Amino acid sequence: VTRSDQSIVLIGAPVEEGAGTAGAIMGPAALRTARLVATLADLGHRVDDRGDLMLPPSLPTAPEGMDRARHYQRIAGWSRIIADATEAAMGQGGLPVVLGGDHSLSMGSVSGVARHCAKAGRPLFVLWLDAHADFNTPATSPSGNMHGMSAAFLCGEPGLEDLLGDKPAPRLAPENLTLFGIRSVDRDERALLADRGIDVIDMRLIDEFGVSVLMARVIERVAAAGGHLHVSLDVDFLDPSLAPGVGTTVPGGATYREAHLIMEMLHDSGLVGSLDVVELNPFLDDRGKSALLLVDLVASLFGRQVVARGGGRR
Ligand code: B3U
Ligand code: MN
Ligand code: MN
Repeated sequence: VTRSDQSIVLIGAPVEEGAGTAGAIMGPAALRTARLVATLADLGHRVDDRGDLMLPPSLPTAPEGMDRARHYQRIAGWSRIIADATEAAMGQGGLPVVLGGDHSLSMGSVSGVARHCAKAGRPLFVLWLDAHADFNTPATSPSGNMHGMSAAFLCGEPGLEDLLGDKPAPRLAPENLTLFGIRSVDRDERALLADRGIDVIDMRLIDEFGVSVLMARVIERVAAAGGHLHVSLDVDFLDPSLAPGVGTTVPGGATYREAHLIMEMLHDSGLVGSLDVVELNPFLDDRGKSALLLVDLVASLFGRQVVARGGGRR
């Protein structure tokens, strides 16, 4: 639940090898500079900032044919330590918030959450807020950048089955994944999404029905199943005018008002049990604007309100 007095565990994951542009390595530092820790503590939560993870010097070896997944060995190394970190945080009753880092880190973060949920017997749902579907496999990716493969990997698509070594994670049921805010999809990726029946809320649906109706539907499904909801927030979900600090801007993103409403509805649902904040590239940002907005959005997700409305309103 995300009501109040949560034990939030901050995990810095300065991964940037999954993206085509360097700079996401500075993301965790910029989020801390934008006062993430004090902001969450001021809302009444316990905040345990565990600092940044470090890639171990000896990396997993790449199986044959991994040349279509760029920096496979480093991403595999990151995925393993990130998965262990989120699983451990949840095992201690904490709510892990992973500070990225590019979106390949979610292969690790969600895997750790999935391992915990399997042990706890709770179905896992994932809300992927992004301009992109991140549903490429090494075979379909036009770029080979692994940040475009994370959602597909989590749903058990082929090509990266050795990524987590001897501690694999249960796959995410494709019907429990919602991609939200989508406006850039590659050709083969589109075919795969359709074939797997993934719930894709693209910008057209958002324009037509509004975020409130669409989010209520997602929340209702998770609530009905008694599920754990993991939220994976990619900076490029937001319109580039609001959040220019990202390597892959796509015009026509979520507005300030839509993004805050989503976070407030998620808070009120009480269902969010883990979060990634990914793709912040401070090197491309405009005077910390994107980092500051992200901290405000995370504050809304963790209960900041304009006027007190009481808890648990759905
Ligand atoms: N779909 C493209 C571009 C992309 C995906 N995710 C991001 N960019 N951030 C690809 O390379 O897979
Ligand atoms: Mn992404
Ligand atoms: Mn994206």
